[in-house]
Amino acid sequence: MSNESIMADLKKSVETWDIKLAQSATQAAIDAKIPIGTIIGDGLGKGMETIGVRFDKAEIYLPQVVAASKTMEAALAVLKPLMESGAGAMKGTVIMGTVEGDIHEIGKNVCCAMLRGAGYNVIDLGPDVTAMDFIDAAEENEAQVIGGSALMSTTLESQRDIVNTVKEVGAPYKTIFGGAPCSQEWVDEIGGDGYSETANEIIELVNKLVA
Ligand code: B12
Repeated sequence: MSNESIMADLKKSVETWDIKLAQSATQAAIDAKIPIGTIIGDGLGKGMETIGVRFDKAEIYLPQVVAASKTMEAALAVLKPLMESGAGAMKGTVIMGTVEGDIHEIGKNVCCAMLRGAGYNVIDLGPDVTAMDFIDAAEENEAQVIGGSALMSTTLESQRDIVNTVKEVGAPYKTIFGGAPCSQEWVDEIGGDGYSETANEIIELVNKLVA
């Protein structure tokens, strides 16, 4: 099987919430020595992007979104042993979460998987996380970076809260942000340290910040 068709199967498996295909395509990708970042970012993650667009257009509904994210999780479970063993010494610790007031998790989960695949210790605080909880977790885990995902224009302000709280407590953490309504301009405005539009670019972003 060619690498192109493996990549196509990875994307298709999430788009059609086909858990068996996701697991077999992920194993085929591992056997073909396709890098973890490519499997997640250009395969499974691309399928999840299609799901987001189709849900937006009301072509599919919540049960299908949930089924697609379960498919993605099943594929990530196949990758897990590689993520944990391959990295050797951890490159650093990143606290990730979806900001206060926001329950969207799929994109944040893709980012967590990419960072784990690249050798980072990722503490995922889940959805609806307050600024102070991000900072407490960073302190507890001696993290270098805090990443906040926001999927709604109304919760972008919670990203600003994170930057302000980091400054108020005088903490050394770098802050990175993303999510559909977020942009480089917004992150510049609130004084954050980094933005990436997709999970593909998050590794380079974090590498630069912890260097
Ligand atoms: C799936 C979905 C849901 C699911 C979430 C399931 C889950 N467990 O996550 C459910 C059905 C639960 C849901 C609920 C709601 N949703 Co909704 N949802 C979506 C949808 C369709 C897709 C989001 C998604 O998963 N995309 C796929 C992922 C892979 O992409 P992503 O999240 O953008 O992430 C990528 C990048 O942004 C980046 N990234 C993401 N996070 C981070 C973080 C960092 C640090 C970095 C660097 C990068 C980064 O990397 C990711 C991978 O490449 C979007 C529409 C859309 N197209 O975005 C609406 C959308 C976000 N939802 C919306 C709304 C309004 C809601 C609700 C309020 C609906 C309601 N009335 O109840 C509730 C939210 C309640 C709340 N308090 O949060 C609106 C927001 C409008 C706005 N601009 O404010 C949207 C845009 C739909 C719309 N057009 O109206 N939703």
